Amino acid sequence: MGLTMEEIAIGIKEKKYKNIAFMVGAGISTGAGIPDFRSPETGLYANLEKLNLPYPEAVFDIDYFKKHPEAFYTLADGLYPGKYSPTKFHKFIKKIQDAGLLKRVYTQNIDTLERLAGVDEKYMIEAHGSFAKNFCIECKHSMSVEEIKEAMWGEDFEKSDKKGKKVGIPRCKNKICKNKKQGGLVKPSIVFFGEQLPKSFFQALEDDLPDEVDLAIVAGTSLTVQPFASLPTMVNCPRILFNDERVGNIGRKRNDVVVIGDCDEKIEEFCKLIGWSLDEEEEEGSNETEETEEEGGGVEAAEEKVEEIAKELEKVELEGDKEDDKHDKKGS
Ligand code: CNA
Repeated sequence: MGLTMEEIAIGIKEKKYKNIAFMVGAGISTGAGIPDFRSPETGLYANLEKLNLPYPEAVFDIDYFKKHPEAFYTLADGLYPGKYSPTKFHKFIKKIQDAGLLKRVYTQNIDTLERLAGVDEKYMIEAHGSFAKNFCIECKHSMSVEEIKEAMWGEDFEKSDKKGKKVGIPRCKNKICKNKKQGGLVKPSIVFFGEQLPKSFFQALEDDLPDEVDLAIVAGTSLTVQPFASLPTMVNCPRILFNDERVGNIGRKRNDVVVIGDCDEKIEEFCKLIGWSLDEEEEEGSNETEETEEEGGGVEAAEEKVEEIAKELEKVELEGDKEDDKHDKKGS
């Protein structure tokens, strides 16, 4: 007989697992109101029809972006950090950190909700990048998060001929940009299909896997985007999956546990088994920040925190930026 969910919970309670790695994806953020990619009907791919994409993944295709940047920026309009608050699952990751049991958080998400939940950046590997840094795709000149937001939603966009568009397209302001006419297109440092993953991802793999992790918690991911999808196959320890469907090969090894269902609900049950509660941390209010909260500080506080995170990330990413790995993010 292999392990059970209860046994893993007791192992956490008794600090048997001291180096826990999370491998997570969009499903841990759907509870915050951010759609994932592949859930039928609610997923982003199901909702991209209005953008007339030739195929859904085109929204993250660099060649398509060069011709139709409005597709990515329409998506970014919905996903941009600052609009959402962490879920119970994010809070659970923080609990593991607070208990001194966290080794690493490998995330495919670009929403920065782990950081907003208080997970320390030293544990974070944002495998598919983030919105923190932005570069002109022609001259590589950088643009701050503030400038990006201004271009997307600020006065210039308000005054422009919007033609039904929800969001403006940031253009390079470098006077010597190669694109003299309009300024080159500016893109956040989100990893598009065919682009390199951050060096920090491969460094962490080298440091952590296979033997430095004693429990892998996989959650909210379809495990279809490589190389991330291979992470759970690279550990020699018990693996527990929280997802609303079976994914990858989890469940096939003796010490695998598969917990099917909504990951926020299941993680609450799991916490109870550990003897933890996620409730005391819920005073921050509902998940999706209400637009009507203009004076309440909810949106502002979240935005400030995002700015802080963006600055932190900018520092870290600048250091790791001289990366030239040949590894690509491969499409599913
Ligand atoms: P995906 O391919 O959309 O898969 C999500 C998985 O989570 C699926 O198996 C769903 O069934 C499952 N799921 C969805 N909601 C829940 C829930 N509440 N409880 C349990 N399971 C749930 O997403 P992946 O992350 O695997 O794909 C990788 C892409 C998604 C990365 O390149 C990301 O950048 C990208 N993405 C990120 C975000 C974000 O930052 N929040 C949002 C959408 C897409």
